[in-house]
Amino acid sequence: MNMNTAEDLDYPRQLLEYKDGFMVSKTMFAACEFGVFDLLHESTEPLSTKVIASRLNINIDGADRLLSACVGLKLLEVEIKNGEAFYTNTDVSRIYLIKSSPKSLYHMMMYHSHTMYRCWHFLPQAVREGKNQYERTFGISSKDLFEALYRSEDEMKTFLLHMDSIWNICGKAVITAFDLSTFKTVYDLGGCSGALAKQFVAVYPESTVTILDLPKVVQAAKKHFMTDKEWPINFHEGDFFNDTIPEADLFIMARIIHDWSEEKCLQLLNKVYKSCKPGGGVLLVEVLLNEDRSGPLTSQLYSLNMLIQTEGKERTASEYEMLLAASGFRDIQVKTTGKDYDAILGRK
Ligand code: SAM
Ligand code: ASE
Repeated sequence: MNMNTAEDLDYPRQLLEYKDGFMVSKTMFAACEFGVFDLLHESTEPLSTKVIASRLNINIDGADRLLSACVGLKLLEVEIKNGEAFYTNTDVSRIYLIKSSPKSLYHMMMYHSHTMYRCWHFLPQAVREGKNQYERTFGISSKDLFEALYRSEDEMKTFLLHMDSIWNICGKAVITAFDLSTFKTVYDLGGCSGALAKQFVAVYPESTVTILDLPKVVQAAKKHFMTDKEWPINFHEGDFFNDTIPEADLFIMARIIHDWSEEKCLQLLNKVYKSCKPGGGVLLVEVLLNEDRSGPLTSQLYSLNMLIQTEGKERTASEYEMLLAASGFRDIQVKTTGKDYDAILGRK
């Protein structure tokens, strides 16, 4: 099927736009990092370039161009008064880009800007060699994936903040895709800093949720991510490959399978099946590729990111169904949410 229009052939607007994709990303990241949106949110009135530049301690001509580009991206609105530009946030920036918003994506932007952007410099090498690029990007030779991902305390915290932020947006849709109320003991395997577990306990207050993650992640989660209120969430320090996985009615595995090779996925899911109580289940939460390889573009790009950053890849629903079936699970159901992340439930 040829999807190009006559206009595309005459003037390749789309290609010209794609080539500038990284400039779009970096402009948004820089504005986030400088705190442009936070500053405008705290102000009761629109601010001039001069005031913004001086408050953020950046060059006035640099600020002028950055702010202007943000207007083009619909991240800011501009109003000219007596020949001078005054800026305010758009609704999208106010809800998603300021640090203090409950739906903030600020930390996701920072992880993309610093870690992922650097790794993606080596996309051609990753594709040629078929492996992640930690050694080239950061000089890390560790064979252990999460030792590389958590190469410093700071980097680990940045990753956890990044992982958390998406669940403020699609967590509820993922957790309510299936009625999970019959599952009383629930383990969130690789549950990280607990953003999805928080969404889970809000919807299913009768269930007991335990996050199983690596010791240093559990310690950081308790110290930095659970202090805003008394969360009814338990923690279990462990290694899901090498330690026993406790018995439970439901295992949540969000963005776990996509990190690993086929062999490790089967090893892990077989273990989960053994620990699953009869009548229990496993809930996979992942982005899905269309069966016909047509998209969605986000999933296709994330699969390249998994190549650059992990040992895994993104998969189609039927590939996840096959992994679950091969591990013993049955009655496998797929629910799409209309958001980036979808849910797959398998039963024992
Ligand atoms: N489930 C979370 C989410 O979707 O936001 C986090 C997904 S993150 C990509 C993978 C998680 O698995 C991390 O929290 C990591 O620490 C954890 N993890 C990796 N290897 C592990 C292991 N061997 N045992 C337990 N947890 C592990
Ligand atoms: C992982 C998920 C991510 C491991 C490394 C990762 C993400 C970024 N780096 O399991 C989040 C998913 N987003 C993308 C762009 O892949």
